[in-house]
Amino acid sequence: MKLADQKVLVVGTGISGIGAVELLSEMGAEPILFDSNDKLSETEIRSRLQEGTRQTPILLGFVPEEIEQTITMLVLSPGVPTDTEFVNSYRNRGVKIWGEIELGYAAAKGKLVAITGTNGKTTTTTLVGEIMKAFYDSVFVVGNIGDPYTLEAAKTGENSVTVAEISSFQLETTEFFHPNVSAILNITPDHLNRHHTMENYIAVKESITKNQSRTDTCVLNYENEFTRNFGEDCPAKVVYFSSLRKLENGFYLEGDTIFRAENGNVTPVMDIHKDMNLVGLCNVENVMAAIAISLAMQVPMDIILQTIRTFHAVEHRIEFTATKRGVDYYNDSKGTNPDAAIQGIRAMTKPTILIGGGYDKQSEYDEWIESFDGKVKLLVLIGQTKEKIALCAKKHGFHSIVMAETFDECLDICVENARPGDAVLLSPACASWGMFPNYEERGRLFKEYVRGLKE
Ligand code: UMA
Repeated sequence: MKLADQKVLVVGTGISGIGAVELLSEMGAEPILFDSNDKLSETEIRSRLQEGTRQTPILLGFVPEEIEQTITMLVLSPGVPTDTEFVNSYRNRGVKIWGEIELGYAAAKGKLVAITGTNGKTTTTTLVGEIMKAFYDSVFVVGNIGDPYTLEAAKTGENSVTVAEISSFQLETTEFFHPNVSAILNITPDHLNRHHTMENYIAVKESITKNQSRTDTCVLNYENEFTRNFGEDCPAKVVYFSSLRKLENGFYLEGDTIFRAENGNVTPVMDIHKDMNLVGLCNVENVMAAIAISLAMQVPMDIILQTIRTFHAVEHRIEFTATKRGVDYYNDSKGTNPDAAIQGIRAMTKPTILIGGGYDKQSEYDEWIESFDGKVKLLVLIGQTKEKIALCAKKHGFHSIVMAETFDECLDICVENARPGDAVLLSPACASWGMFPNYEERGRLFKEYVRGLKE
């Protein structure tokens, strides 16, 4: 499709919308930036556009009928649901609808690695990005990780490698998006308020492979029933990894060693204590996925291992913050769903005061509460979901719960109740929205507070 002739309504004025406007302008299209929130400041939005695009028309609240009729294409930001009346009114008129990721893909050159999964995406994407940078000269790390694809796509060349963290929101609006190497790290319930059913969520995650063929690779987790089963139907060549059992082919953990098996031929790859700095079984899985992806991208094993040895935890993901008065503080603000938060608890080795609660994504909290396993001594709850979580915890016989109105109050409660030898873990099992603009801000405030505590 020729983008140069399109009059494009870019929906959403967050970082993706801004990226889309910049790229569309560069491609000769005519973008109009729109946001359904009429409380936003046009001046603030304009200040985030580059000089050359600062005159882009901006619409807030609604799109006037006379403009609506001239729109030939919609580019949606990831946070915009695809089945609203607004989007459907354009769809019914036959207007082309792409997501910001598809637009980035249309302009990008070189090889593409795309990583999805409910949890582990950011760590794996960052690690793979580092490994690629150690071997290739031109590497871009983009997507859900926080740098829009559209802001980097035009800088890529035939020899570039782009590593993209891709969310289910972003996959909903892809068309030709075709990674050379893809990975689905795991699929557990999340974002069900957006995707409605687990079946839809699984299908959208699997669609990362929809344009792949046998000459491409897809890395899948053997220990997740959805990704394991998908291996049978996956159009790409599948490489599995497992943290629980030996595989005939793929990567697996046995004892403290990661092994590589090729048709039953087994070679040890690395020791999970001596050769990596990340904690928790989830990170062993992320490392195995990163090795499989990087080998599929023709990076030599010695370069892969060198990078893993020097790689440290990603910010906000079971990130050790400080020890204050004998208490270890961990920031796992990225634990935005129950499954991610379970990984956070599993990584703890001391009696733990846990901070939970936040925005309601209609998740179920039973498995998360069950994973406390005697380790959680106090649960401090905040946000919209606090009552729902408290009810669920009590149902499972867990009664050591305190409610807090504000984040500061919650942190004060943790400090008052923590004793030397304890851990305090921010791993809320919920998104931050409603109390914070994003999980990064929640994590930053946690770390700021902890670092301000007296020794
Ligand atoms: N908006 C509308 N109409 C709607 C809905 C939203 O106009 O119907 C507007 C909002 O008023 C707001 C704008 O859209 O002004 C926000 O767009 P956005 O939510 O897509 O935010 P961006 O700043 O563009 O950030 C997005 C991703 N956000 C979401 O998916 C919610 C970021 O992922 C991502 O880093 C960024 O693009 C770059 O690719 C964040 C996230 O929370 C980290 N992701 C979820 C997750 O990881 O669980 C999926």
